[in-house]
Amino acid sequence: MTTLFNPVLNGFHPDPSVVRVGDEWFLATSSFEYLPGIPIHRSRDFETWELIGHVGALPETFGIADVPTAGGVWAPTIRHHDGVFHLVITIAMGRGMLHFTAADAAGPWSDGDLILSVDGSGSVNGIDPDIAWDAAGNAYVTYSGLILDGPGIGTHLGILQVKVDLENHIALEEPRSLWSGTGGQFPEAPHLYEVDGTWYLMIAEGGTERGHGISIARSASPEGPFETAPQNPLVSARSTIRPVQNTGHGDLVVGPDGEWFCIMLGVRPRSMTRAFSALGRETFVSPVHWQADGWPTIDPVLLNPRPGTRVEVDFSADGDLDGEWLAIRRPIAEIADPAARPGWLTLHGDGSTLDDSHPVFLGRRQEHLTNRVTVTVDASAGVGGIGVRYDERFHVEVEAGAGVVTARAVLGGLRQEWTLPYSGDVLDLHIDSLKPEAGIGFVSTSDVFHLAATIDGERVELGEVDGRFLSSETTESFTGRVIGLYAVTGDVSFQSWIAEGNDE
Ligand code: 6LW
Repeated sequence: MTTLFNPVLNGFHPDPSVVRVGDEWFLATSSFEYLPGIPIHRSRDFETWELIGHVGALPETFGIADVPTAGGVWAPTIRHHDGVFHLVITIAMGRGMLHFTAADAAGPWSDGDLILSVDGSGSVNGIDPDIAWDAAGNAYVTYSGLILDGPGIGTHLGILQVKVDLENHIALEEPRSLWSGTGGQFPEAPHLYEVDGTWYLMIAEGGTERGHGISIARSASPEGPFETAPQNPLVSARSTIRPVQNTGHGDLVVGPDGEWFCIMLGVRPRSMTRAFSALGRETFVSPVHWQADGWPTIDPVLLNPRPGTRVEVDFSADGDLDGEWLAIRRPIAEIADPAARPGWLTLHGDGSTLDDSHPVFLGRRQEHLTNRVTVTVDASAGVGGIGVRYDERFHVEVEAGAGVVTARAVLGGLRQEWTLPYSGDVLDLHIDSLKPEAGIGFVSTSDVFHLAATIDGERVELGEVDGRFLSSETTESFTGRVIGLYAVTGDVSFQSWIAEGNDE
């Protein structure tokens, strides 16, 4: 019996898509402005998942070198057909709707081909593309008709579909409209499945926030007409007290023992009204049951966190950086310099800060609701430190350099700093995300940031910041918290990184 840990993937891993190949499962998730982009996880038991690679590491692969925040690498679909992995995706405000292929899901992946509209004038215009083939080998791209550029920008044309010539990457017809749900806003994340001769079209509707849900319809043909299921939505946390909210954007797959599962996104909000999701949208799973009437049901997502983790990185070791490190709109190779100072990882400041779109920043997803991160840093030749980032407008950090340690909160237009003079070169910087002390009456929040430094062996608390301001709701963000090293000016060298957390 498979143990279903939930989250399946901790930390911001939104818009999951899954495919089974033999006795292996492959999961792809969205990555927005971060690089490397589109992480691919593999499991051989549907319980433990390993990051095996990314679809692309360079901004030009996706066209995100200057992508606006919230744009970038949106929802993928990963499939396997005729011995080849296929991944289709829209890069919002980037290259457009792309088709990637690979012999091995770990890579290398192709550079991505634009899927042209039938008149060849440009990308098929929409998001969340799915790819499916019928027995005759016709390739169907079914997608959400949210218009992202051109005269109709912002309008939503519902669920659309085109047959595509995948050799020449061009649609073979004008888009056809398909069933678009039960009336919820933003019908999106369509996936087509042929099950025992019947075609099922599963979508998300209601928006990726608290109204999110998954609905399904079926037809004898992949082109429809589709009949809506009587019991839609199949799954939604809307108006419930469930600890996992926003459940939606799902993909169906057969598990190890032949049972079906739905992989989907969700959030784990905290506070008295469960208002603030610090980590953003994570990947979850729930069992699917096929009923005698030929319709599936999906169980509500049951929270079942994995044990806590401790990540220790000793930059003095010769090992390469693992695949969990992320940079922003820039390749990691431009940010991290392991050669400048043997035994340390050096970041070279270029005057940019976390307020900027291209900071010198190297981060990792925050994966636990209670989390402590400590870095050992030498800022004697520059200014830099450790920061928790949602985006350019929302971040908190602890910074050292020029004889001062500064804790800083940048929350929308508000800035707060706490400073402390220090002498010496090497010190520890800390950002702890801890549960709030007992609230004032019912007032509570997601967590509290404790910003501190250890100087000459003594830990000094510099400041505290309410964690609600770095949640996906408050920032209106599609991503999640990323905690990382950064440099503003000069050379900032890091010796170690220790992050430990749990979900109690
Ligand atoms: C994704 C779409 C969505 O493509 O947001 O709100 C986009 N739903 O399904 C980015 O996550």
